[in-house]
Amino acid sequence: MDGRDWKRFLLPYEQAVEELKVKFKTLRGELKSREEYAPIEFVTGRVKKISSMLEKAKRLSVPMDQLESGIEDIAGIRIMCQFVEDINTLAEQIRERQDMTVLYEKDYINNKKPSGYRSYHIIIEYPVQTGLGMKRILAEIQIRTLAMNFWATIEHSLNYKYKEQLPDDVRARLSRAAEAAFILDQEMSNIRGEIVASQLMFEDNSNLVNRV
Ligand code: 0O2
Repeated sequence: MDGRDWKRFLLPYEQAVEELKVKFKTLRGELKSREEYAPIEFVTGRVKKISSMLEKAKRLSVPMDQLESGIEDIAGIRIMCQFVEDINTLAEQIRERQDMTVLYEKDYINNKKPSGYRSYHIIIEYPVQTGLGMKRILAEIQIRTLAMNFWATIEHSLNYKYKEQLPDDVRARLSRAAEAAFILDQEMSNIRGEIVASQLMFEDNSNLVNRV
């Protein structure tokens, strides 16, 4: 594929990422404005880099003409939550949505990766309305806590620096850091009720101040 082919190929994925970001950000805003608890802290999204796609295709032996079905995370959305419990709540809401179809789920929370990575992945089929008609694409929604995201972001950048050849001491420290993040999530879950109540109170007060 030349540059123009790639551009055309990636267009529906770019559209899907933009739409999905808006949808989940809006969901957060809507719940907040109804003074309900929002299981979403913030949302990011990206279209996979061509180099990363080619690498993955090679590793999984996906032929170039089967990238659409063979690589499920060309469009990727990441949703960060405060608490582990929010991940289940949000996953349930995603399963019930009419605008996307859940194909399958990967639970890297109860089955963490050997690296220490924890996150909940949902592979969806998402219809994009293009100028040529409707196109169903695959997308990956990653749902994780703020602590899981902190760990994954650091680990990703270290892997980038060391080109996947992490020195043993760094690997060991990352493994301990993953354990610390896990404990942090557990501790936060234990005082979840307290935290949520105080946040709702804080929002009530700031709404009052904003209205004055
Ligand atoms: P990019 O383009 O840099 O965002 P695999 O075959 O292991 O690659 P798997 O196990 O099926 O893939 O996982 P999946 O659901 O395809 O997700 C891959 C993505 O999950 C990665 O994207 C990361 O965002 C995240 N991820 C998976 N494992 C790890 C890990 O050990 N550490 C970190 N930091 N992130 C991980 P890419 O490949 O980085 O793509």
